[in-house]
Amino acid sequence: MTNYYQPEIETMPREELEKLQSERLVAQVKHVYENVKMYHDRMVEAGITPEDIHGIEDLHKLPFVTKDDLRDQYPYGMCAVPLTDCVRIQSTSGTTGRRVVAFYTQEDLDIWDECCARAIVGVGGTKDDVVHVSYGYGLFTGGPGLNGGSHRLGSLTLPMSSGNTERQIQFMTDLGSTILCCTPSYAHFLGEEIKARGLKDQLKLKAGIFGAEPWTEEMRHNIEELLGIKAYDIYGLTEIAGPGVSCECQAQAGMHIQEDHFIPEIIDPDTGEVLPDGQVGELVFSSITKKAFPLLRYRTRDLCYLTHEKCSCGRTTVRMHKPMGRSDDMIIVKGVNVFPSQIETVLLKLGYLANYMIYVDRIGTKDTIEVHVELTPEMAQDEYPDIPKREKRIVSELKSMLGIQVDVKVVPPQTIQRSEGKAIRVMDKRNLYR
Ligand code: DLL
Repeated sequence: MTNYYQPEIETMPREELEKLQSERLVAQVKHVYENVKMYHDRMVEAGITPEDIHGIEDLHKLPFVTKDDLRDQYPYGMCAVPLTDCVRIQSTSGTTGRRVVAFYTQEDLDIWDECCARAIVGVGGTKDDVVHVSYGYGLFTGGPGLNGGSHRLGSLTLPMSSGNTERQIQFMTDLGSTILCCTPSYAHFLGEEIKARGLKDQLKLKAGIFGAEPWTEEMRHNIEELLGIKAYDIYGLTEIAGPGVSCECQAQAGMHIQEDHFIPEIIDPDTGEVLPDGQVGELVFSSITKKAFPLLRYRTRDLCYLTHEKCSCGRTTVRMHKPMGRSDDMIIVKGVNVFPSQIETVLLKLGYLANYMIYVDRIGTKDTIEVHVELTPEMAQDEYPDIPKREKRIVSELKSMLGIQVDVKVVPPQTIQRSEGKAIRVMDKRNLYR
């Protein structure tokens, strides 16, 4: 078996890293050309053969792959090895349309474990930690990914899966969990529950590895306060591997991409042009070591930017900034682009918790947008919570953030449904009329 346990790659001089990427890319292009009909046909259409790809400088010559392509190829069309060489299937969490299924050989799983192990090490984890995994297990990659990383590192792993908050808190306190892995919305919910029960002092938690959904700096601050930990962002997607494609280090200044396995690009979503560091665009990944489900130039629809500046932690790998949302998460209301994360930023700044729901509708030809936000338990205990004044203030702050009129309804604590996995923040009723 190839030894992919090479954490020293994270601090390799760039020249060496790019040489390694080039070698792996050349081999991967040959692999997909020979084994995936769709790639073969697309390359023929584009008038290129594997011989035209000499290294990463030729990456831009390859055609993009989209989620629709993967849906068209469902279930086995993109599998590049005999099925008998695959040992695992995982699937995206989409609720509409055909799900994407991804295949893994044992070697693919080893690489993924390694990436998640590096993520845990990056946040200060060691084999002496107790890693509490509250991401869902099953087809979703969250649980299996962090579980594999924790094993790889030799840490004590608690495969909690999501849900059953009572038991989560009991095990966390009784078994002394030190690193919590779950979605940021669930971490926030756990933090609220722990606070309500006065159990914060009994926790041994030091860090959290939170991802699978967009979350803001304000939300990070709230979770850190509620749980008394450092909260780190982790990113990934089923099509490319799962969690661990990138993760923050202790500098909390962007997520280091595991570039020896995944080459990132940022493109203009409309023209496909590759954009320079610092410019926001659509994130595109090429997986250069995966054998069963190797995607080249896969358009993630996530919007963010990259930086190659050296990080204070010493890693030389490129960092991606927190995705502000997916291009398809963005809602266009009254002609204006709105991301739920912008609304969250305003609410958290005003002292609310991240318990909110955005309702979008259309009356006649006019769009409407209403945000429901919960009072915190402290606000609700206030003798005069003065709801109309609060609503007016939020309306005014949202107006200056988004430039449009948003209706706001402040509701009592615990009236908005909590999520144990990825949070659902938007109900766009206009979709029902399509
Ligand atoms: O969400 C993998 C994952 C599990 C990542 C646990 C991190 C932790 P999917 O279900 O395929 O896989 O969803 C992938 O989720 O394209 C992004 O839109 C979003 N996403 C993932 N991580 C982040 C993050 C997993 N840190 C999709 N910030 C991606 C913002 C994220 N969005």
